[in-house]
Amino acid sequence: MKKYSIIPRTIGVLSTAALALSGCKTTDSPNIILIYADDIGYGDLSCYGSNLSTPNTDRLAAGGLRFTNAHCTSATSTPSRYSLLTGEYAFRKKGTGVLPGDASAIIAPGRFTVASLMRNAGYTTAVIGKWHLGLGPAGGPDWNSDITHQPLDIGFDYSYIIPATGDRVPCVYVENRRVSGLDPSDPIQVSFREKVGDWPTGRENPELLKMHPSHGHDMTIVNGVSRIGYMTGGRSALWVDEDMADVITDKAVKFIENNRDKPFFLYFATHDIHVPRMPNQRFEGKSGMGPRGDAILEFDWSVGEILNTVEKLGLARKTIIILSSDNGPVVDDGYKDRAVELLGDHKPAGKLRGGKYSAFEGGTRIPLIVSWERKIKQGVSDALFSQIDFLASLAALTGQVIPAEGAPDSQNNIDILLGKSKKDREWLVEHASNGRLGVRKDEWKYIEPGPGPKVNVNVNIELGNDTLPQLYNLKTDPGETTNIAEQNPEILTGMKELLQSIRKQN
Ligand code: NG6
Ligand code: CA
Repeated sequence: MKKYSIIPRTIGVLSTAALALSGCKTTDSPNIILIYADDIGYGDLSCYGSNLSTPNTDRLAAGGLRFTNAHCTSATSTPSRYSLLTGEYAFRKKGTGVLPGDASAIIAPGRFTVASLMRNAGYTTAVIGKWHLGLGPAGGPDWNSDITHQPLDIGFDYSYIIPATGDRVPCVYVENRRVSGLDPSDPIQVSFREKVGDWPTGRENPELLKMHPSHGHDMTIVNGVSRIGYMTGGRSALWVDEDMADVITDKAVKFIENNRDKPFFLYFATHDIHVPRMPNQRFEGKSGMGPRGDAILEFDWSVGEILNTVEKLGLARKTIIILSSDNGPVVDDGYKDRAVELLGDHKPAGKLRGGKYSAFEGGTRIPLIVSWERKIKQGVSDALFSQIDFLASLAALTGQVIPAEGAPDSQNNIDILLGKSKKDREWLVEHASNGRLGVRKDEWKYIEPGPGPKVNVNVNIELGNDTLPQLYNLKTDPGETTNIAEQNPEILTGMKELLQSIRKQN
């Protein structure tokens, strides 16, 4: 077997496609809308084989390119989002695991990101939806005054965010620098260490709950749901979970409408289908799979609103729409929402083993659909692709050069993204929630050995931990059922060395 090597990123930034396009004036540059779902798995959408009906996502796929071998970088939210925005693998940076709701910003003000890249290219940029990358300086944000160290400081012109996740306090939206709708006479206090204020908690007052936890999630109750963390105050600013998709989709639609005449970059990060799954009443009971299925329908509705807006404004020919997810699927993620009981024969990860948190393929292989009317040929791409490459690929598309220190792991794969090439990315790293790394190359998948439980019993997901090295041939064994490391010592050594060299790089 030939020795695997890695290409230094610096030569990967400008491709021929980029050079051809770099002559464009920015006003001709296509808008970019990145719809980033939360926890939607490889098998959750009907265009990926699910029995659930997701007509809007299917419509996007029918007009665009649907990837079967695309990956987020990590099997949970914070590290995937960190890598997506910075072009640096989260495994290289401490403190990029799933963050509490009062965490300080992990992307420092002024850092080069996909947002600053697009702003430099003349785009108006926005993030709307889930953030989960921390806010504020060391010690966390001051929720009651201007919030620094946040999206506006790393390249976004507009921001309307859920600070962390729906299941973490504070349960408020932050618009630009301020908590939206906050009454100064009722200041917010947040703690992830001890109870603050006197609001009831799920542990002490379970009789007040409309959604009960199955594990964790037993602290402050907001809107009948007990959360991770304690809060008090900010009554006028509290979100209503059932309205969340409406609220953020409306903001996204307005942003598109307001910027119809000039290039824009919209990072629309839905809360669906993360827990607590509390879709609007109009989706209740519609999937027959309980709130998890209903949340998928609500997600699809949001996608439809975006597509309709783009079409209505006549922007389809100058807008690239990218739809993907931040990690693989989970069924019971901490609330008794009957997702397990009502799952039936639905397979959230499709044919893949594992799910959210896992080193198996189900952890990071996710849906990816890219559409651009008249520019991207409709079809399916089996090319290996990683979200780490969005940044350098968009740099190439807009004729931008990445500064020397910026986006160390991002490679320009715009040709794969736009369907001009069906060639694999040379290799790809998968990052599980306990830090375990795996690497993919050609038909091979290697998972490094290490300690840890085989199964996360709370969520009933196989994590891919093994004290022995694992090697799978995904061409003959896409479900990673048979570890063939022992039978293929040379491949194993090659993959191990490849991972070592990737780790050492940058
Ligand atoms: C876990 C939470 C889970 C979810 C996850 C982050 C518990 C018991 N579980 O710690 O519910 O919030 O973190 O999900 O608290 S992610 O998609 O944002 O990464
Ligand atoms: Ca997630």
